[in-house]
Amino acid sequence: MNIPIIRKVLERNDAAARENRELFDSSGIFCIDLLGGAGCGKTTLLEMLLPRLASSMRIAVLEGDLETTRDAERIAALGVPAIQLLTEGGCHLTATHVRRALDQVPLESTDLLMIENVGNPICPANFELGEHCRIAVLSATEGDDKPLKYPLLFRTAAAVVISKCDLLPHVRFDPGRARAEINRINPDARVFLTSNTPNSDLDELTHWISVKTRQAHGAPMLT
Ligand SMILES: Nc1nc2c(ncn2[C@@H]2O[C@H](COP(=O)(O)OP(=O)(O)OP(=O)(O)O)[C@@H](O)[C@H]2O)c(=O)[nH]1
Ligand SMILES: [Mg+2]
Repeated sequence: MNIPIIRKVLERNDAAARENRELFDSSGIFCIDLLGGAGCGKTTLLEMLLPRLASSMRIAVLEGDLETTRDAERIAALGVPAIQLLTEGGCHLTATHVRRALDQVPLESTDLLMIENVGNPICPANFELGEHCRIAVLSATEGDDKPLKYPLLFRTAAAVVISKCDLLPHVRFDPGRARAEINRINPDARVFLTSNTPNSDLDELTHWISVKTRQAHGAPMLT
């Protein structure tokens, strides 16, 4: 009984996502949707990555949350334009949320648009936003069994970040098992291990995002 309604909601969202994608493409914007469970380290990852990426490209961030502007404030503190989207209880962003926020994004002077989705490993994966690719975040504290339990999140991600790896000595999390499970459902997914410690090596992930963004532009961006 409910299935036709759900299908209609998804079809409407897909149509809006296609419009967003057209707008991104015509504006020369590469868009990444960052997804993962509540508190898995999405904003922390952005705080670490954005300063590294900002020297070679112009970035804007959309922050999805149920309530508060806390995450957008953290990103704005880096000097990166950040717009907070509030779902007011909704457990995921929709393409329409993104479309409304795009009015506030300087489209002509943005190379990379990062969207941090609502912290939730389930619903956001069902809703395309018009993004060119997804990065899923799985923290070491969530357990290495999660890829097969939440397969859509990991199947649709071009890259998976295993975050909080500084805590590996203290939690039961085998990065090899997590990587194997991710690649069992998504053989092409790139897997990166990160932590918020000063010695964390983010070079590979930074390079991966830079290359993807540059490829989408087909030309160098900031020199
Ligand atoms: N030990 C450790 N803690 C981390 C790491 N990354 C994030 N955290 C902590 O995890 C908590 C949540 O981090 P956030 O970056 O806010 O997580 P989030 O995924 O953006 O959270 P939501 O937006 O609320 O879903 C904070 O207390 C961070 O300091 C890490 O690499 N290692
Ligand atoms: Mg966050």
